[in-house]
Amino acid sequence: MKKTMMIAALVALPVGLSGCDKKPEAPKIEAPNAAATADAMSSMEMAAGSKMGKGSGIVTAVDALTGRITLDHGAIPAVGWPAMKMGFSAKPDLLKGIAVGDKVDFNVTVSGSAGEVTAIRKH
Ligand SMILES: [Cu+2]
Repeated sequence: MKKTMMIAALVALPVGLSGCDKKPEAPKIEAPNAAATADAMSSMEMAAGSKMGKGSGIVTAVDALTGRITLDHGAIPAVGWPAMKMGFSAKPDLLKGIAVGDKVDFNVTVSGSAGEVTAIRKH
């Protein structure tokens, strides 16, 4: 019976940690340790609070009405991210004039595994 409860707890953990499309592979750990089972990126960010970084990439989707943008971005060492394609939130005003296919530089604030673009400019 105890085993079943442990498995249920492990299955419930990844909920809410899905900000990025690609994540580094987390090593498999046998003990049901919550910190160890979260992926490395998210657990580090949660411990440290929000972080800021600068990146560059290509816009693959943008919705200025809802304030969402998807970027295929290069590595952002300041926040511990490898290159990846992922969605960000952004203030709708920031996204006016930004179109799919634009090459952009951007600032990002990361808390947990969610990122918000706080500044963006076309190359
Ligand atoms: Cu990312």
